Amino acid sequence: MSVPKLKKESEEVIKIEKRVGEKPILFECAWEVCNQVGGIYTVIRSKVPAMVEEWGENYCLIGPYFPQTAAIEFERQDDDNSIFSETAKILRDEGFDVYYGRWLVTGRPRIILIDFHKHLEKIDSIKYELWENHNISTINCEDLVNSVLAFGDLIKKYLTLFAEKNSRKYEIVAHFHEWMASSGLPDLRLKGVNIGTVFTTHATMLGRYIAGNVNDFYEQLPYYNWEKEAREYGIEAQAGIERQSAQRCHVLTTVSDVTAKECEVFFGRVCDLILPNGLNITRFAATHEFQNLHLKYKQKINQFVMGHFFQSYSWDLDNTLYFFTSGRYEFKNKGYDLTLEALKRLNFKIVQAGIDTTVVMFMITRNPVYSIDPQVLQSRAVMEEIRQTVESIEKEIGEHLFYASASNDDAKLPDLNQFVEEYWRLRLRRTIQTWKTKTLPRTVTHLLQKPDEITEFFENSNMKNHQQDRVKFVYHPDFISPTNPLFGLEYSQFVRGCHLGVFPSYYEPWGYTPLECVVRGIPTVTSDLSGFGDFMMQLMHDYENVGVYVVNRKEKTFNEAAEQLADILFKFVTMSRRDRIRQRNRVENISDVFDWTNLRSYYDTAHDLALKKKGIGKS
Ligand code: GDU
Repeated sequence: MSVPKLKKESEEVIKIEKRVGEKPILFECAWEVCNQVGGIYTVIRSKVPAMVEEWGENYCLIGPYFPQTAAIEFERQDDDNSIFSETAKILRDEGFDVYYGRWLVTGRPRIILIDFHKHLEKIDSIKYELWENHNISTINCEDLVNSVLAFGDLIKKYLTLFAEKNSRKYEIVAHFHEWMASSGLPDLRLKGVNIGTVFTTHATMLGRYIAGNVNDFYEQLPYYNWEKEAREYGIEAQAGIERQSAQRCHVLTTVSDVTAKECEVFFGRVCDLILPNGLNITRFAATHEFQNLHLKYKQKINQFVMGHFFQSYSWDLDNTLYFFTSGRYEFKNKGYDLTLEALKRLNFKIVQAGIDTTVVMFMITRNPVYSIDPQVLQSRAVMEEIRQTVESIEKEIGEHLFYASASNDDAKLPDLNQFVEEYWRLRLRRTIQTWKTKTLPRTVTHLLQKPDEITEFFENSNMKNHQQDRVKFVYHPDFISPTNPLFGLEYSQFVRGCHLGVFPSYYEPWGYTPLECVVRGIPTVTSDLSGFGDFMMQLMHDYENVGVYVVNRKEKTFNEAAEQLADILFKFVTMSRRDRIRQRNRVENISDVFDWTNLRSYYDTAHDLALKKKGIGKS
């Protein structure tokens, strides 16, 4: 099994001779460096060990400074005498809040964090320059765009100064991820700063917006006029920065063939390379290890399910499957609409077939909430009390039973009931009584600030966790973190505890979430419109056999795709436990393909190409 070949151009590039003399310096800049928003954080953070292995101390990241995250993930080092820290110091002396230190993640890379807040005072002149020099209109843009512009301008200042001081000794490459870090890139090129530039877009702004609002995005794609669409969606600034960055950089890249097509239309430039996303994979020597972890974390999820549902009614947890979807709240793009429709159909199919398996579907995303629903917390807390009471009774019985057995002369077993004090019996009975209720288990774990398409679906389809429903829903409108009292798990542990990840996206440049399932040995559903799904289809023919199911959204209508997904899910429900275990082994087996130690070579190629092109253009 091998990674599919890149396009022709890149094969030529791979032959570039290794440089002589000082090793070049690589900067990687992104809004999500030391700042988790979505998938780009995963790309960068998981790639760090492989990058450090190749670039060593010549590798440095640049990201925004936010005090709360920095307090946890950043170690400031003012007394480091490196050229990276020196440049930051000069800028600080000029009044800019630029800090140097180490990012406290595996690999401990050098990092520059930029506090752009004070620089917002200069926003008008930054905007004026963007308009004057690059025709990028940024009037009336939202606050986030202003922040991004101030951040981008300071990256430009840092890199310009760094190049001034060091480019005679070192070759320098700066790799920009997304428009949110690249607003200074067009100017770096205009001013001839001696740096090779790579721009990677992890989606196009226009693609994300349009796909989320129309049903024929892919059919219409070749005919869109980027300026007209940007105006219509009010994203001229974002689309303008993206397009200019794409046109001015030495090397334009994206994460999949799917997105490369958009780049051609919206940026007016063909991508030089595709850089598929990987992960930092640590596999266990013994295969049963990851199966054990599945069991361990499934038991944690069982605890949640008991606390959440058993207050109203119960069922056999041993005959229950946990499905989940997760990601940013993009109802249509992430395929939440299709997933919900397919689950409704699955519910019907299971009932019709008279199968007694229960499916619990977790929808993990982020939407504004007031708090966790107190009712949900309360149920969980009372169940904990039941557990504690039971443990006390257990202990009491244990001690008495031991004494009674040891001091028993006629080998007759004592009546266990006599060992439980009336106090404990009463307490247990009362707690159970206060816990049990006739109301239906909540479909949403939090108090949402306003209803959304997911809650509307529950309303309209009457999927409200009725006892007779075979598919139950838990909509958790927040990302999972170990401090969250409902699960007490990290996201990766939660993934391990589930049986199937469901991600049939409509718009998905890559899609980390199904890949994160694969490397943890959890089967997953993706779509042929996602970069990952497309990659898998190119990689192997029997992807379904290894536990990667692909919904064919390219060719099928919504209705047909929903039926296909419902069939996939139904087939999964009817699989035997033994077959599911075998499938988990097979899916985990392909994870090495996605290890950064393999996929980093695509990045190496991009950086080599940027240096080569810089050499040719002399800037
Ligand atoms: N996640 C958490 N906690 C949760 C739920 C999700 O940390 O509770 C993380 C996942 O681990 C995952 C990320 O959130 O890494 C979401 O990943 P996506 O690929 O769905 O993220 P985005 O849509 O934000 O990412 C964009 C594109 C993707 C992909 C990605 C990286 O939309 O298709 O290309 O950039 O290139």
